[in-house]
Amino acid sequence: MHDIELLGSPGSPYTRKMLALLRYRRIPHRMRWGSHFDPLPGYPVPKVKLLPTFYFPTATGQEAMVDSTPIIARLETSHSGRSVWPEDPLLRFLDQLIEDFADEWLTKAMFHYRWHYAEDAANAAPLLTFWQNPTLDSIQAQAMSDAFAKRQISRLHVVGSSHLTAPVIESSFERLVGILDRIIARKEFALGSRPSAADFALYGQLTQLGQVDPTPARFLTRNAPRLRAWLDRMEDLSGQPEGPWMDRHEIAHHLGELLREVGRVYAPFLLANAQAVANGSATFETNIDGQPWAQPVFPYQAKCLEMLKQARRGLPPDAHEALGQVLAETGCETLFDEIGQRGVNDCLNL
Ligand SMILES: N[C@@H](CCC(=O)N[C@@H](CS)C(=O)NCC(=O)O)C(=O)O
Repeated sequence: MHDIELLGSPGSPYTRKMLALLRYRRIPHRMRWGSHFDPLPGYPVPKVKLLPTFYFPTATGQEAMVDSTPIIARLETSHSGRSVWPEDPLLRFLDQLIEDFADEWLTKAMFHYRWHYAEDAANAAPLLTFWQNPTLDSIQAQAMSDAFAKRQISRLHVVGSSHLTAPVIESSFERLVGILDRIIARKEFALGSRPSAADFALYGQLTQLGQVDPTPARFLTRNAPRLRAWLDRMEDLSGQPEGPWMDRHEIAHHLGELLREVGRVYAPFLLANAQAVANGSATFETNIDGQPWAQPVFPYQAKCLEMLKQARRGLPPDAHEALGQVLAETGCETLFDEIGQRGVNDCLNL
């Protein structure tokens, strides 16, 4: 049986998320550094070309798969031990919510800080080139770096990064750094003394924000050396003992601040985006954290909201009730307020 292979880049937050998860779970794998622009010859092509692309061995060859969240689910079924999913359905729901927040909201900060300021863009462009191909000559490398920067800067608005939204994105990132620093100080990880899917998702985005891009990395090193050090440890947790998940009675104290941040910025974003998708609009404007926000609709994130709703509906009664208490007045409870909303399940497009 062949090992799992994955095509990815050190500059891709989701690649780093999954590589660290594979190491923690001790799942044999082969990392193929490259780019989705350069498919591996002879390998199957995924439905959507994204990084990382996983190639799972099958009876007849290999199957390509993208999107880290369902890949984690597949690995939970195919490989036992060192699970990144808490058994308690309430904790598992919070794990999903925080993973989603990291994958879909924190990534706005990641993309924003990479390309919004000239210093950061000038730092990232050659790295992207040489991560993909270390043997390019300088002239080709310069041309490729320029093309990367041009393409990515032109796409900033797609994730909602603009001069209008910069204050919301940056203040949320700065608050989150403090919140995560305090979470690590208490228990080392988001859901207890062992890493969950949420930790790997946060880690993936923070490898870029904390280690690669100068503006956010400076902020993180100055304000949260504990969090900065945690990133280096997260990279390889293959020897990490399996500690306990936290108890339900600890949730409010340990996660209250983080859930209020999710409710403050991500919940209003998800709701406005889903509403706009349901209305068939191409763009939307809303208010986040008391400030204006505008961007094109993002159909995949309407699907994310639908998945969270489904997960909540599937909770056993005691966990459902306990979740209501945990989320009360965090702002996250608004995600599940059905009044005036229509289901949005006809719009999946990664
Ligand atoms: N939801 C996906 C997102 C993966 C993703 O967006 N990957 C980025 C790189 S980090 C990508 O491949 N983007 C392709 C592009 O921008 O053309 C996941 O969790 O894996």
